[in-house]
Amino acid sequence: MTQQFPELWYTEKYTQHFNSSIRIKEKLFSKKSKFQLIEVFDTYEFGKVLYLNNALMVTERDEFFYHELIVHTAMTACAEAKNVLIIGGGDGGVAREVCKYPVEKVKVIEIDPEVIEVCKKYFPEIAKGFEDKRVEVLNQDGFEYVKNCKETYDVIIIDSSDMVGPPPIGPAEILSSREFMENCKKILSEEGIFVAQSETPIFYFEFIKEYLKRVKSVFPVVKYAVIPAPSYGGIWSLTFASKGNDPSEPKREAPSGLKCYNKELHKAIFSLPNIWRMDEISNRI
Ligand code: AG3
Repeated sequence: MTQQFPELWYTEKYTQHFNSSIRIKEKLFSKKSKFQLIEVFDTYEFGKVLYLNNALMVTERDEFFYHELIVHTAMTACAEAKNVLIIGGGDGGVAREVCKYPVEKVKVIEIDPEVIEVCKKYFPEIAKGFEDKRVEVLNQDGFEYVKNCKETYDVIIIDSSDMVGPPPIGPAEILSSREFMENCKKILSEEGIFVAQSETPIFYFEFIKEYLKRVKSVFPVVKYAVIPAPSYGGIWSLTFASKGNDPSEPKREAPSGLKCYNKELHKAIFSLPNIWRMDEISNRI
């Protein structure tokens, strides 16, 4: 007789009333670091997955949607990007995509060194971004780094964990502050592009409206985009900003061999359902 094991499911709580669950094959890692709970599981549907504070950050199966769209939309909107800053990015996926361009320097400001170590061990295909010589990692608070920074960047990518949601939210909460955005603007080059992960509009649109209002009060150009992200409940959003350069217009070719990004999609992610359109939002605020 074959032995029956109970099914194991991991449940992420998006709101009080909506969960998203993935069936687990095996728990591979679990530790509370100085900043957050870090967990890695092997799953049936998504391969290996990483959770930070119970929020799903990365899966082997669909990480390319988010990583390619956040990076290649920003990188091709900027005709030439030499210096790139990544705030967060501890799994290495954003650095991996950025390194497909002829950049000179890529700085990753990841507050939690344990996230990087775990990703190098369990997600080598994603963490290979850290192997490139142009990538420098600093384990610092991104808010503090930007506040004291004297350099200029052509592309700034905020690849953080959640800024909103059921508690505990974690170290990224402060990255939605006006002060953080003002400091990012100070270190962004004239033709530069700022992009930040900006949560899911399905459940957090009230937060996003306030967030966009803040970005708009700092940057003259702000564009909101919605992207496919199967393991984040279906869709996720990105907020692009600049001093004048249009983020929705690609200015150069993306590298070949990508799984998701293309020129048509670059424009398409800024085409929004009416209820989430920026002009609608600004009319209401
Ligand atoms: N960070 C942005 C997505 C977070 C998903 N949140 C959630 N499932 N509650 C992605 C980091 C990937 N480098």
